[in-house]
Amino acid sequence: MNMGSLLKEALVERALEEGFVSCRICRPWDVPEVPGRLAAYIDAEYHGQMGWMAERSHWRGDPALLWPEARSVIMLAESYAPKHDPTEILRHRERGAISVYAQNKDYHDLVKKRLKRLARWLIEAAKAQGSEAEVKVFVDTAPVPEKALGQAAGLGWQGKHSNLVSRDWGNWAFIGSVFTTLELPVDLAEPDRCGSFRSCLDACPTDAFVAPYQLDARRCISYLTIEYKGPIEEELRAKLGNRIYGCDDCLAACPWNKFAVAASDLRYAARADLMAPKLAELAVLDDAAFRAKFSGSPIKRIGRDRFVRNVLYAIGNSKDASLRPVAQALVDDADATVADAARWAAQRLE
Ligand code: B12
Ligand code: SF4
Repeated sequence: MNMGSLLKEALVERALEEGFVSCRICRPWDVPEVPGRLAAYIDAEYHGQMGWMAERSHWRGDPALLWPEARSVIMLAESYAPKHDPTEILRHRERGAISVYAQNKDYHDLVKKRLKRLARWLIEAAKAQGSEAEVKVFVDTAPVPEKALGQAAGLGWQGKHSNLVSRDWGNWAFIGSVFTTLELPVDLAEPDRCGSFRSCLDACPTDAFVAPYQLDARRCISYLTIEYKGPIEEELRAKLGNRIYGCDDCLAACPWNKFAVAASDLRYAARADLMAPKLAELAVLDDAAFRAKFSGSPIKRIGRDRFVRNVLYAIGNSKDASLRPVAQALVDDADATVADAARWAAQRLE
């Protein structure tokens, strides 16, 4: 075994000790299909209001341009598999459904800390072998095509719902990367194993897939509840059901989840107050209460107004007339989108 292989073996071991479920390596230029596909996605305007995707598409399309000195990309998967059935909450319409990934601590913070520790270890281990290594770590924080790199490195394959799926951990995992100037041995890409399965496509409440593997984000509930600013089209509001932050329906439908691995970090386990929160209690949050409740949570990013807008759409879909006064109390809210959502909800519950 040469020095590179020994270093890689030790790196993978270290990554698993750190809590990642998988660690595989590819080259930054191993995703030649991405620029064309990304351009087609942006030309079709599937990115909607996410203007940052179009602005930095030259980097997102080609990781070799992002950091030309990088020779290897270490791809890592971190499980956040839920212990409960995440679709059960959809039957309790007076309560809000928060996507599994957002029911506790923000993964950006947790994964990034782990990536930094691993990267520091790599620098030291390379130094011990007489090599200088430079590193940069990313987790959804830069224009990096994480899913395509994950597939190229063999972490898993991009499933028909467009997320990375694995035979070893299903699809409940975040993806992070360590770019390095070291030339480490690469792994084989993972072939597509979706076969004739299409349960993820059929599970989508808003028909957001234009074709297998292709998502029109403008119809995805995750985009609508997290990224989209302003009033959501009425046709789509009605399809949100009680989903107030993100959506897990396509992920939950994937048959490969029978191989899901328990999350190693307990800080992803659902917070008791976010598993099935009462819509009536969420609608009354003001700015300060919202910030206090969601400190350290990814939900904090969307702010009180967008969050309460989502809660009001869920109230409008609840068919629970006892929630009408809650909506009525917000029809003159200072935020025009919240006021519009409140009027819509109150009217639907009349
Ligand atoms: C923008 C974004 C979103 C957007 C758009 C998602 C999308 N599919 O485009 C929205 C807000 C909708 C979103 C939602 C979610 N997201 Co998101 N998101 C991202 C982000 C920041 C960029 C993704 C991106 O570049 N999209 C652009 C398009 C062009 O990429 P794409 O869908 O992969 O498109 C490819 C396919 O269409 C493919 N293609 C086209 N034709 C064909 C044909 C074949 C045969 C194949 C194989 C492929 C293929 O080519 C395109 C380019 O590669 C990444 C982080 C990152 N930096 O990568 C996280 C990321 C993808 N999201 C993640 C998560 C967890 C989610 C949610 C599950 C959150 C939730 N529960 O609400 C949902 C899932 C919704 C879904 N079905 O995708 C994780 C996914 C982890 C994983 N296992 O893959 C990521 C990687 C973040 C992370 N670091 O962990 N997300
Ligand atoms: S996250 Fe929900 S709305 Fe978005 S594509 Fe998946 S099932 Fe459809």
